[in-house]
Amino acid sequence: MDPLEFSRAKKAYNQSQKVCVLTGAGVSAESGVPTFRGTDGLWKNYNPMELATLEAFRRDPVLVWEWYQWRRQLIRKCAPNPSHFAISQMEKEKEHFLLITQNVDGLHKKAGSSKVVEIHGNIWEVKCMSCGANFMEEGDFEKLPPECGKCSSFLRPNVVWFGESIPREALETSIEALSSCDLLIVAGTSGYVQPAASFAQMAAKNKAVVMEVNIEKTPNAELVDHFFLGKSGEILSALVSEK
Ligand code: BV8
Ligand code: ZN
Repeated sequence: MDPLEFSRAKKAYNQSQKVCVLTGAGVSAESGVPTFRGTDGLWKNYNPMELATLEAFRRDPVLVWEWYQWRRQLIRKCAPNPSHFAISQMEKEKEHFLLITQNVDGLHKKAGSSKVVEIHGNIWEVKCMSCGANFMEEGDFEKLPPECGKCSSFLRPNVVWFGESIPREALETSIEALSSCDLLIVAGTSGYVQPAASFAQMAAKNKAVVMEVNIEKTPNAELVDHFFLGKSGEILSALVSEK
């Protein structure tokens, strides 16, 4: 990491009053959670359009639930990593702060983040396909698909599938923060999935400084002010540590 570039970014972070952070699967990679498009990517063995859609669930709820149950069992063994702790530290240091995460693994909250918008939902939450019942359930389901205790319809993971809209309040809160922050840090996202993929442009358009942390270049390369090639655990920790 170029020390001059880093000290400039460090200065920008220290001077920022309103910080917004956008994370993707890459910040959970160091916890052992497979990413979506990386070499060990989740999508490698499955086609997202096959499984992460309402149509797929309607067509084969058992198959979709087997995939989610497998992911829940895997993620349950994962602990937050330095990326998550550094971001929860930022929330403590900055009066105006919002974390927007595309991740559904719940690791940010486990690391102490509370000002979090989970724009793609949460894999530990389930909701009823009919009556709107919606609750956390961290254990395995005996029977797949699980049925609602109230009305016996199927329960589904409370995540946003492809073709489904981001919950209105989550989107509004995110857009409000992106239009008023003076610093956006984008970490661990390949920048393909909309609407999150347009968030960096939104912040840049509002004259925020945009920093990106990734182990590879992303489509945001042109518009970021600071790009750090490396692991988010190391880079985000360094950003919040030395004063
Ligand atoms: C919407 C929850 C309006 C589920 C996810 C055709 C039909 C229908 C829709 C569309 C269409 N064409 C386009 C769309 C829009 C679609 C979309 O964007 N499709 C893409 C694929 C082209 N978007 C939607 O449908 C969204 N809704 O637009 O509503 C609408 C409505 C109807 C019709 C049209 C539009 C909803 C999208 C939400 C999908 N749900 N997840 C689940 O998890 O099961 S998306 C899924 O991908 C995850 O949430 C994940 O977070 C997300 C994005 O991926 P990344 O987080 O970026 O992860 P990835 O693996 O890709 O990258 C990891 C990165 O980390 C890499 O860059 C890697 O280099 C880096 N990295 C790895 N290790 C490290 C690291 N970086 C730093 N340190 C490390 N150690
Ligand atoms: Zn129900």
